[in-house]
Amino acid sequence: MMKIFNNVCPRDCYGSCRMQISVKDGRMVQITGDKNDPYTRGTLCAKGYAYLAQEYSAERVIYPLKQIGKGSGNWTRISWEQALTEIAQKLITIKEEEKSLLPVCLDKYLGNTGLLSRAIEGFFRSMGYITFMVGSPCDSAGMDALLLNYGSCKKPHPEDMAHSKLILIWGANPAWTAPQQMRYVYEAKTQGGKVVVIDPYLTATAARSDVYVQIKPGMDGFLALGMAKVIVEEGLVDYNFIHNFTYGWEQFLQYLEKFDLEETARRTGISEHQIREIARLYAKSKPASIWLGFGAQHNPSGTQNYRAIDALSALTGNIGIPGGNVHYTSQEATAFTGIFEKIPVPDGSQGLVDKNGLYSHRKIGTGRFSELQEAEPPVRFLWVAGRNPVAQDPDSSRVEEVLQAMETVVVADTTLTATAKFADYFLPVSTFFEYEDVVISNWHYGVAVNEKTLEAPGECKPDYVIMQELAATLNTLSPGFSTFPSERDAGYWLDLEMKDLYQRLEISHYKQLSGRYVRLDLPVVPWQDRIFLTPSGKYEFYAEAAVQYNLSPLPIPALPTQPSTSYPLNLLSVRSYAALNSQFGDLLNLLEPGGNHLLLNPITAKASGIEEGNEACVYNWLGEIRLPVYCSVTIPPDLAVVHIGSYPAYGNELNRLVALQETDLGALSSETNGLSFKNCFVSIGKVQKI
Ligand SMILES: Nc1nc2c(c(=O)[nH]1)N[C@H]1C(S)=C(S)[C@@H](COP(=O)(O)OP(=O)(O)OC[C@H]3O[C@@H](n4cnc5c(=O)[nH]c(N)nc54)[C@H](O)[C@@H]3O)O[C@H]1N2
Ligand SMILES: Nc1nc2c(c(=O)[nH]1)N[C@H]1C(S)=C(S)[C@@H](COP(=O)(O)OP(=O)(O)OC[C@H]3O[C@@H](n4cnc5c(=O)[nH]c(N)nc54)[C@H](O)[C@@H]3O)O[C@H]1N2
Ligand SMILES: [Mo]
Repeated sequence: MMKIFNNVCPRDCYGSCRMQISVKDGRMVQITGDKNDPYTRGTLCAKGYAYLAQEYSAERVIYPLKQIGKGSGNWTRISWEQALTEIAQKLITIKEEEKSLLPVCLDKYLGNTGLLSRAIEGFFRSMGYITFMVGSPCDSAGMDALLLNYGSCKKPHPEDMAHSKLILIWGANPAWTAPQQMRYVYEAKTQGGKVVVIDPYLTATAARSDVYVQIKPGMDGFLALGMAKVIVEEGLVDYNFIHNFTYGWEQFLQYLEKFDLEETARRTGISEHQIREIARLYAKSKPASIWLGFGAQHNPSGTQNYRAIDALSALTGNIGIPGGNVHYTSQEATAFTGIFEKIPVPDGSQGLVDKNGLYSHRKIGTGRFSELQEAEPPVRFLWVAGRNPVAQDPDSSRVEEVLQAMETVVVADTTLTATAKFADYFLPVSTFFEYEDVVISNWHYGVAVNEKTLEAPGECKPDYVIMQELAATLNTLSPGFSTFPSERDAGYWLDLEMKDLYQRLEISHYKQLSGRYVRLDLPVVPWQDRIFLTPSGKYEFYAEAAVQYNLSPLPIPALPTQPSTSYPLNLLSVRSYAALNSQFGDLLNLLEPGGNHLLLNPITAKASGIEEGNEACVYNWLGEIRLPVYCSVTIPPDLAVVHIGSYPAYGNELNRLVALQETDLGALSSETNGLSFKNCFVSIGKVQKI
């Protein structure tokens, strides 16, 4: 008999798409989008449908494994009891030897955005003060721009984009990364709205736009300031908004007066004529919205660039009105009770001594792997969950070196990822189809129950169960080692985690969300009262708070790194429609046979003597990778574009070429600055066949 279950995709993505899964004889046989979901309206992306293949993929590891010799591939199947006992003994030994657990570190991110994933952090707090890798590899530079300008990361509901007369898509490629949102972009177009895309190469979204603006990477702040100057010169400023609701206008104006448009045209690669044209289009098409992607903030001046872009919304009074505003990510949707955050450390725990003489956890910025070794005491034990740092963090080779030298590395995942190759223990986790959870979208605020749909294969367990069982093992071997409760079920945790939200969601138990669409009651249009959460209470063109981070209070970007004669090409890593970061490798290989490509302008390929279809060696001072070349005139000659994804050939990680370089800010929202993945320069050469 066929049974239908309701699931929700928990990937770190825009849609948090609801799915309906047909199950026959305990096996998933079909996936469809949920037509009752008012945001996605039943559409899924290619990856959503690919879960069917992924769930039953031969790559999936379903038993705990131990590797003798990291990176050796010498894996043996072991029992859960052996895995958890050996891991527990390591933790107990570290505490005995070092009198604290600071040498124990957790590297976790949003591999699974479901609420129960937070049990992992909860468990690590339950043992005492440890080291956490903190911050975001994703969105923090852009968030801090919003914090400085508006005082909070608020955004409109994405459906509001349909009301815009102009949508400026700035460094985002939703046709691939947020396909469901394209419906709202097209709705705006049907009502006469225009779409402008600003991107260094002609993306699938740019191909569907009315105006495409080809910008040199990292020059976005300069373009925005150039547009601001035109808006002022041509009398298109909303002075009512400026005088009533902004702070620092005079200083900003003075800066713009000196700002040189000719130089801006040279820097950005966009003619003065086109800068004027898009400035006019934006300022005259009220309401106009700006969609800030993540692409342009992975850049050394990411925060200042985004502050300059935000300033356009204030200049034209496009704030607090339907169809206007800036769409970025929201901090509001993560307003949870955070029960896992309240798990106490055991009495008598020692840790880092903070400025008040109290013990605390130690924090190391995400991606800063060398610091795990350099810290005092150094990290000896690393647990990686919901992350694939060898593939996704800067300087993959350095990440591998640190993992190789680490005393104990545990990776909890579904397959042997690039990171798992450097683990001592691999723990097989259940996929989201295999246990109940709740997922909240921080894009459209939907709150959805993910039903348990399948039995886990082999011995896979959800992360929260692994943490509970590890807590129990620890407490058997060393009573009182962990305060984490064991033997609770998903329902217990979800009820506790959701309790404070019930009233807001008008439910009395999370199970009532099943099969229903409920969303957080956040306003569709933010800032309608125009009371900003900045120190001045106004939109701040001039943010004094920036000074303590060595930034100009005005949104003045620094010039980005320029290509050199040794490394003349800027390597832009962008997202593929067929992958989610390093995940869905099978799909990528199916849809793009031969794996990933290096996209080059035909002129660039020819100059290096590389023919289309042949492999190129892509290298810089950090390392080299090899990729088949695909030529397209949509790529400018000084750019190389590569899709982020899993690389079939071992060692061919794209981030081997990406240096660890911080963004100008990120620490305001995320405890540490962001990462400049897009600021990457390489050279290419022909692969000689011997
Ligand atoms: N299919 C798919 N969807 C995804 C993901 C995925 O891996 N695959 N990942 C999810 C995650 S984690 C994220 S963060 C989002 C990312 O979503 P997006 O921000 O839409 O994706 P990116 O490809 O990182 O970058 C978007 C665009 O920025 C451009 N760009 C790069 N540098 C610059 C610059 O200096 N200036 C300008 N103007 N543009 C620039 C790139 O060329 C690219 O086209 O997508 C989410 N959705
Ligand atoms: N060059 C370059 N690098 C980048 C970027 C870029 O633009 N260019 N973008 C950056 C961005 S925006 C982001 S968000 C990061 C993403 O970096 P990561 O979050 O490290 O990337 P993912 O590949 O999504 O890895 C998530 C891992 O979690 C696993 N996972 C899934 N579900 C579960 C679960 O329930 N439990 C456990 N334990 N594991 C699970 C997946 O199998 C996968 O291996 O990458 C960054 N890296
Ligand atoms: Mo991301």
